[in-house]
Parts: sequence; C-alpha cells; structure tokens
Amino acid sequence: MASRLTTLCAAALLCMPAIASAAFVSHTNLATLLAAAGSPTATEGFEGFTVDTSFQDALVSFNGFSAIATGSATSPAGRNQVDVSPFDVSNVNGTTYFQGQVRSGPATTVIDLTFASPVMAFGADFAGADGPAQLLIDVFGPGDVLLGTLDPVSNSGFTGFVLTGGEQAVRLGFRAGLAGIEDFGMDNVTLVAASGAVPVPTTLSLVGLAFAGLGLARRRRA
Ligand SMILES: [Ca+2]
Ligand SMILES: [Ca+2]
Repeated sequence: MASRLTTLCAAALLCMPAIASAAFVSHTNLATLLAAAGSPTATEGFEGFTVDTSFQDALVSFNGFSAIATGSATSPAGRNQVDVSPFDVSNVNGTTYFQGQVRSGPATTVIDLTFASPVMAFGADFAGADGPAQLLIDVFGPGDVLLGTLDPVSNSGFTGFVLTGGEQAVRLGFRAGLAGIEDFGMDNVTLVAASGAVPVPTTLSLVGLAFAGLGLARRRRA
C-alpha cells in the first residue's frame, strides 16, 4: 500500500507542472495570434462559392474544415448558409461569408465545425454576434475534452485562440449563450495546424502508468 501511495504521489507531482503549461489563449487580433502560433496552414474567405449554399442539416466542406448546423429548430431561409451577394443577413465585410444562426430555449440550433486535421490556432472575423442570445464557441480537443470557450459578443471583429503546451483542437461547437436566436457572420477563417507533437498530458499519463507498473513490480517482489 505504501509503495502504491508513493507511486501515485510521484505521478501526481510529475503531472502538475506539465498540465499547468498547457493553455488556451484567446486573441482579438490576427497579427498577435500569428506571432504566437506561426504561419497559417489554411485560410477560407468563402469567395469560391457562387451561389448561396446551405449547411443546415447538410455537411459542407471548406478549406481546412467542414461545418453543419443541426437541432430541433427550423431555421428560416437565408440562415445557416454561405451567403453570396445579394446578402441576406449579418454580413461581415461586403464579401461572401458564413452566415450562422444558433438558438437555445425550447428549440435549439447548434453549429459544429470540424477541422480536417487538428489545429493549434483558429481565428476569424465575426459580425453581429452581440444580439440577445449571444454567440459562444466551445473549443474541443480529442475525446471531446473542452479546452476553452471563445466569446465574440463584445468583439465584433477578430476572435480566435492559440493552444500552447502541445494541446490540439479538433472541433468547435457554436451555440447560443442565452435563450433566444442569434444570427452572426463569420469570414476570413485562419487556421494553424497542430505540430503533430504528442499532447503533453497523454505523455505524462504514460509516465504515470510506468510508475504504477514499477510499484506493482515492487509489491510482487516484497
Ligand atoms: Ca469573404
Ligand atoms: Ca445571398
């Protein structure tokens, strides 16, 4: 029992500083995001679309990611689509953009954005996210672990994040933070791919397992 306790304490101590070094850092400026994360590996300005293209209950692929809106609510025409001129709502900057509508309350709509490969940084220009239902964007790692939440509400402009310590994001979940309907626009998506390094907590879990194995061996010998 004593050796198992020693093993657990050793594993816990080893894990502590490494987990603290992994961080979710939000950014409101593309230049500072790229200074922290490096060069973009994919960008999407939606200019390749020539007709309005709905992603309501239909998966649509973009440069570096795909997106689909689902839920119990029926979104009106012109929502949850790549919006080509003439624009329907929530335009960002006068060019083709990603029009999203999320909803909470009795009826819901959420948008899932899945990266083609894991990223360490994401950012985009947002508009119109500051309505009554307030857009929030949850950032998920492998295993659907919540890494952080972006809040574009107070920033009708650039919003993004950088992950440090080897963490990787695989999916974003767009949702309404409050009851009601939120229309928003998103454009100029910028992604930086994860370096492919093994996430730090996983490495240390293996170290912990090794220690546990050592403890077991010791007990068997005793
Ligand atoms: Ca555009
Ligand atoms: Ca349109």
